[in-house]
Amino acid sequence: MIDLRSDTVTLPTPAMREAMSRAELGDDVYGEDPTVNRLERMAAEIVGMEAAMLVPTGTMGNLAAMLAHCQRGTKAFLGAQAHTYVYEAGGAAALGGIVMTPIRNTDNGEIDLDELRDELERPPDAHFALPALVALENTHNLCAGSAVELSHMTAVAGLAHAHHLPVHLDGARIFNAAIALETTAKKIAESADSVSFCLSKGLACPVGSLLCGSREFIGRARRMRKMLGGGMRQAGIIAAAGIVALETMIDRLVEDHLNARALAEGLGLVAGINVRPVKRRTNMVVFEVDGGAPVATKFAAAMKDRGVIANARGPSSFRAVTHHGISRRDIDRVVAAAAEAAGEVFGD
Ligand code: TLP
Repeated sequence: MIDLRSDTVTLPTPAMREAMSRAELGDDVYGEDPTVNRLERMAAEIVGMEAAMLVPTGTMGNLAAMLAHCQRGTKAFLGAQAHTYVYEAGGAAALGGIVMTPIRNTDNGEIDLDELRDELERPPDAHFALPALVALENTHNLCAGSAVELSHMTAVAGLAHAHHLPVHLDGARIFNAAIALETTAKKIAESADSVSFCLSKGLACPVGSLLCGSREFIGRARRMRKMLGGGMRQAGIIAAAGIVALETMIDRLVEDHLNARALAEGLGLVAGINVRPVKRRTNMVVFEVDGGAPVATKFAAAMKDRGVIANARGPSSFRAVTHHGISRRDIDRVVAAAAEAAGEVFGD
């Protein structure tokens, strides 16, 4: 099966398994796991922040950040298509009493600055929850994996900071963003007061994300992680794979981007398939199949018969994600399968 559902399906590399089996361990709730401590120092350094904290998932990283930034009953502004708003089971609202306030996202993952400005410039009034946070996402998953321009991030941060609000960045795929923007993770994180990034996506680790910020912020976030049940003990087993990932798996993401571009170009030539254009493509391709939901269902089945799976994005759209387990030859097979599948379903 060529599995394009997500880069989360990646498996740990032999070097990761080796490092995991040899990892020096301790109890991380006591701060005594040397491998976790090393990974956290590396993570902080890579995004240019003072401190970092290992969490099991990106969802917990974002939630711990929201809880550490926002009091109950305060407002967090985030994109209407943000993963935290759409895909994290409403955790910040359910568990943190945070009023998540969506701001319109543009197709390339930016948030509408005028809408944000209008929200921030509302005169103080007892009717409204107090603003506490602005959140961004880069790369932007629901906006077809688009990398968000640094100039936009700076503009959002300028607005937020002018209103004394911190900025959290969901940088689950920050290294993909850095490659697409031809910059560094550090430069991207400059606009943010906290950033989370994932080891378990394109970097191919089995588990783990890092939340990074100031020493004081990470201190507060550690209490939130404990509250959420994320205080892990000999977590160096996980961290060992993370160290290998940060040392060896970042540069190869370029390959995933080239494969995604080839896939977008190949699918774009198939009649009946419309590829969503992306200004700064990373490792995702979103495409629509003509003819609505019934045709899309048949198309997905025809692809599966040919050994290709992708995730549905909407009733007639799909997301295909390239990753460590996908080669250039696989892309050629996917395009050939799509041409055949389209011939089959549109020929009906
Ligand atoms: N995204 C997953 C699914 O949840 C959709 C995927 O397959 O892409 N932020 C962003 C931008 C993400 O894309 C994800 C996962 C997360 C946070 C959450 O990370 P995990 O799955 O580790 O909780």
